[in-house]
Amino acid sequence: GFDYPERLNAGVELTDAMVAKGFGDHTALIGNGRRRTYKELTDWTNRLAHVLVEDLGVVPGNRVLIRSANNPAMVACWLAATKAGAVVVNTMPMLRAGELAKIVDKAEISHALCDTRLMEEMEACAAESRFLKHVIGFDGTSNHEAELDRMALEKPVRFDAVETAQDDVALLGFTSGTTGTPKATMHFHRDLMIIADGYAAEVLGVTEEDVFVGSPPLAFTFGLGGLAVFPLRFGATATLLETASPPNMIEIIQKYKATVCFTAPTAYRAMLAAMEEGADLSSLRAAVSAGETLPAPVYEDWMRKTGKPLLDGIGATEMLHIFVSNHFEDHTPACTGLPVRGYEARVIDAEGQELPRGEVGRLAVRGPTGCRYLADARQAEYVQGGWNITGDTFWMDEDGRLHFAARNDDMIVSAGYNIAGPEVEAALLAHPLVSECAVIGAPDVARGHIVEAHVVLCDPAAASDETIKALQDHVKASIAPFKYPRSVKFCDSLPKTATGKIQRFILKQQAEA
Ligand code: 3SK
Repeated sequence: GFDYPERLNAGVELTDAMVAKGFGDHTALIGNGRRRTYKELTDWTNRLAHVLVEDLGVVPGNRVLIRSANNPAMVACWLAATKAGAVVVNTMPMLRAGELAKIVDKAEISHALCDTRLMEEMEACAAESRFLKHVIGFDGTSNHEAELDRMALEKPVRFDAVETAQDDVALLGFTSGTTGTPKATMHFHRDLMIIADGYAAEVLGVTEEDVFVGSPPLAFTFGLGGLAVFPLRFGATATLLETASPPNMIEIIQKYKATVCFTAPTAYRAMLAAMEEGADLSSLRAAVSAGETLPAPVYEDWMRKTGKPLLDGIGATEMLHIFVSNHFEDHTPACTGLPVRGYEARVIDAEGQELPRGEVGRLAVRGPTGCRYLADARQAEYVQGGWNITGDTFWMDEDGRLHFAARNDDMIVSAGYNIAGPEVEAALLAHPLVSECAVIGAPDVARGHIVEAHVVLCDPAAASDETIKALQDHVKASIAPFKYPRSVKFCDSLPKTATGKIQRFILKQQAEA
């Protein structure tokens, strides 16, 4: 098991405790052209924590939203709020006011720390909110030019962090689920330590020598673990990219000799192509692929070109991070591997009974970071008899290795982003030209899947390229732009059951044919 003191604050463990362990002069974060040592990060977060408590009135248990792209200031704000005993909700920069409002309402957010470049939608959300009382801007470029930064500069570098219990909630991980109605999963201070001391230590073997790079947003627990918790827990260095395109990641890998990479198969495919053109990725010792299925050819090509495995893993916001993974000493193509230390996995049927090896069923997992939804009846569906029932279907081979079969029906995974089809449908239905629609994931070589909308127009004569563009622009303006349908198909009617339910699987079968 994992053993932690009764009083544990994850923010302190990742900063002050690292300085006390002798990492003070070691580089903790690199981003926006600047390096920060562990000592600088510790001082920075302590000053910010003073502002949160003394000037903004944050008390333990307050829910604090952070809105930013991946940058050192976002990490500093997250750590500062954690030290102040707040429960943090990290959010993606592209969310619109309406999407933020759902999160603010669900989590009863009282304070928001927002990169000043992203203020507009945050303020629009706050103006309508009965919970959100304090919105303050920080300088995401780390030039300390925003209000929060200016206030922090006046504060001392020592802060008596809140002595949280190891099982106090530190983080709310939001997931849109398949319906687009957000669910928040509560994670404890100790959970943040467990994912590092389990997966990162034992599967990746992280040390202070490591330099991390990757693309997942810090707002997604995959990114928060891979690009903040794991490096900071071991005195390693995290590089943070606001725009983590494959060329940007390659540049960072070459410049800082990055050793550990977290991204999705789509990006690894692009990196493999860049290697043909001379990109040097030889510094990487660990490449983690998750968020979508890793195709065997990508794994094999990576193995051939680097001599090292691409470590496929599956995680879930509900479980905080990766719970089944390939290992350096045990990896197989088209296989997700074995449970990580502390976790158990089984494949079950619709009644929850364990299936014989080789049979496809739902993946159930249990372990120390299991799901606790915040005030959500869906808890009883997700956790049954102590097992977390994931949305994915797998089969287990004779040796206990797990093999992916299919993803939950309505969730579209496109270039590593999880997109809830119903949310895109709701956005399309708000357009006056749309009578009915169904959104599915259509296979795509570059992105794994793309969002494809099948649309019945109120006036069929309006079907045109201009209408497609108008619908795409409308979705981009209503919800986070990455969710827009890259493919729009007009039809006279949608396939439906006798009771009128749209049969999306028929559209999916057509797209896959
Ligand atoms: O596989 C995922 O979607 C995931 C979610 C949260 C944390 C980590 C991972 C890999």
